[in-house]
Amino acid sequence: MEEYNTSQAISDLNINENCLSVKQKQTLDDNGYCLIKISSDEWLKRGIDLDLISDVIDKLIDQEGTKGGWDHIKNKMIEGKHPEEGAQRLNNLISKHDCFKKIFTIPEAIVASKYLIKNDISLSQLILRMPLPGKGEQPWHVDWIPRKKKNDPIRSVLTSLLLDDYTIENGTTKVVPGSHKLLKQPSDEGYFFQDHPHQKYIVAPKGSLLIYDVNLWHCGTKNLNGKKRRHLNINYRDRIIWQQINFKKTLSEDCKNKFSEAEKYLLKIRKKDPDRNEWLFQKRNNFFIKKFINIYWGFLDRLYNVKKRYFSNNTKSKKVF
Ligand SMILES: O=C(O)CCC(=O)C(=O)O
Ligand SMILES: [Fe+2]
Repeated sequence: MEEYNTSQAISDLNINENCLSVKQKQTLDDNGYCLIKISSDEWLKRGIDLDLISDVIDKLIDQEGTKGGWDHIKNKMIEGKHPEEGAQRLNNLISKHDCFKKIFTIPEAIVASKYLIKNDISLSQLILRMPLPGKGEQPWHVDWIPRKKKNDPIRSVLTSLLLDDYTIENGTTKVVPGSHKLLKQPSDEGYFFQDHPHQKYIVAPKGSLLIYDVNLWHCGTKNLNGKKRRHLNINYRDRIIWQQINFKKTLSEDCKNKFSEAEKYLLKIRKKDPDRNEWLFQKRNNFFIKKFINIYWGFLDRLYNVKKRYFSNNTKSKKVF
């Protein structure tokens, strides 16, 4: 019998694959990112109140201050310091207020993630980032280990939901269109804080979605005018890769019970979902562990594709992809 999968979760959530147009998918393929403008009224119709979210975020920032954003690296917390100097972060938002419950199933984020990652997916984290006044400039980077070959899988997709207008002055995100195809990270080409000849500043109104391939060269820029620039980042990963936040362990039973089966699947909090190996996760940046894990993920990938080929000939389920 076929196991529950991402296509089924998408269908159970009544998400239509066509919520992303052919052109938007093509833009993701060609440029490595895509910007979708959605008004606050449209969000309200979808049951997402950006003003409420904005207020809750501000309250959480007041409460957590420099303690914000350490949730997945609690053992490394330094008193009085932000995990990223120059930026306010908040993590594990799902456990902190009901207004975040609908955010990780935003159709465009899920469809784009499934489209690029191609395998089954799960939510890795839902965070907030806000550059602090006069700060927040990041070096050019990719959010994953660079791929080695063109056909290597895309492991992760990021979706920023803008809670404020993004402008050049308040520390927007900068990207290099097409750089997701380079099989290199910016530092390999000597890019750190300097301008890139093909860089683009993302300028977009509150409510927009910026969706990008994890291999895209990008960076947060300096908040020059001190105005708020907050975004929620919805990060989906290939389901075989570990999640940044272990939702199965960190969400309370009460909180877990509020989710549908499809949502539980995407959060990987069902009883049958394997537990994250905490020992390996803590040591994930060790050279040998990294090598071993990458070989293991490669093996799981091949296994997944064999299973997919087998089941696609036998399945009776409604397929969205
Ligand atoms: O906030 C931004 O504009 C980008 C942040 C980012 O790329 C990161 O923290 O990895
Ligand atoms: Fe990044």
